[in-house]
Amino acid sequence: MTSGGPLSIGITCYPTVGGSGILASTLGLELAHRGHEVHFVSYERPFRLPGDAPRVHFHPVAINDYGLFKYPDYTLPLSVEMAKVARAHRLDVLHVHYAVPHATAAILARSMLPAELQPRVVTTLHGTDTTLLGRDPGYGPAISHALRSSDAVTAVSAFLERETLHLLDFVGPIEIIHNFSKPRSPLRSPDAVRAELGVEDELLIVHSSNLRPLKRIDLLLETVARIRPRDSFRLLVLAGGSFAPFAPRMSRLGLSERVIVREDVQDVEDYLQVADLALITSESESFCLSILESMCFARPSVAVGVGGIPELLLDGVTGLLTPSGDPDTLARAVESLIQDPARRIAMGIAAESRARDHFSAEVIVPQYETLYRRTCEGPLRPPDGERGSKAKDSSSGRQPEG
Ligand code: GMT
Repeated sequence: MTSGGPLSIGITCYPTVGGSGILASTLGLELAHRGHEVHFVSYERPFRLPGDAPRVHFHPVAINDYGLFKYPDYTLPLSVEMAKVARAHRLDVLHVHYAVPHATAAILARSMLPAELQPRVVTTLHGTDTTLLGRDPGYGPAISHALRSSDAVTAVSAFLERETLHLLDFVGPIEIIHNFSKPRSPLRSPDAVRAELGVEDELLIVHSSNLRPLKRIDLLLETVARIRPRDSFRLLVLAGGSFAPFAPRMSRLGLSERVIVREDVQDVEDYLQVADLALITSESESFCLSILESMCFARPSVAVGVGGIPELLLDGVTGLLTPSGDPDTLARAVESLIQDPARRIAMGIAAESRARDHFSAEVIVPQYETLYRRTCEGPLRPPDGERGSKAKDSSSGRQPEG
């Protein structure tokens, strides 16, 4: 690494549809655009990573399904590939997104290398790696160990920082670097997309998620079933997963004519440009990238005010937050925006300007670059056990909570 010059950066993330993979891919592209060499290491090419971007390289991890093992192992081949890439490309930094198992694999990879070839390990926590797996006794100690052994740890919201310090045996520091979004230009015209959807003058509500249980699709459908008048809106579900399990509930609620589903959409921007507002019913979100994606298209959101969402969505300014996941309250909030186009449009404009001022690539990517350089200039982190544990480190002044 030359001081201030381009860095050689490894990135590992989940390649499938999901906020952490989208964020990691966009970050890698932006870093390459700024002159850094970026090496993705994962079991598949991340779905939003083009094959021809300059200075962006993809290194697949080969997974063997040995008959001896009941369950295929990913962590070990991942760590071996990480070490191989670090050695071959003299990685300065190995930045892993989502701790499980990526941070553990990175720590292992680092320990396979001689000191002069060891990259600094930066771990970014995205959400359930803390809020769900951090509580699991089968994972928590391994996650804590990986965080204590990382050279730097970041979280995508202040909420996630607090949760991590509360739940895990780790005293920090954790740097809060919010997510960013860099939407691509839509490929089709708004008229073409509205024609494809068969939407006329109804208001188009968009819900974009991977439909996992914590996204509360049951609550989403219960909410839209209560919106009046019924013919004033359509709900567009951009599903990163199969919607089939929810179809019976949709028809039971009499929503079949109101709901449009598109699964595994690559060009999400085509649809966001024609939506009027976003509706998010998650019971937990450390950030909620899909709200940010709507903000970039000047669309307000209605959401339950959980987790890190209030750091992103300003209630009454860029959208509406409800205190609880009560379908009537959510439905009244949506109705209020259907009935007041001027307010809805003003909120959308405020949302877009907030996205630009606080959650754009221009604002966020330099924060990662600064962190990488600072981490590279500092000493290698001592092995776990010497600091960072609540049991061993009383100098941080933080007391274990809960
Ligand atoms: O943590 C997860 O459940 C998966 C992860 C993902 O890959 O989509 O979602 C988390 O990371 C996103 C990107 O940082 C955030 O926008 C999501 O809010 C967060 N999900 C949860 O906290 C449930």
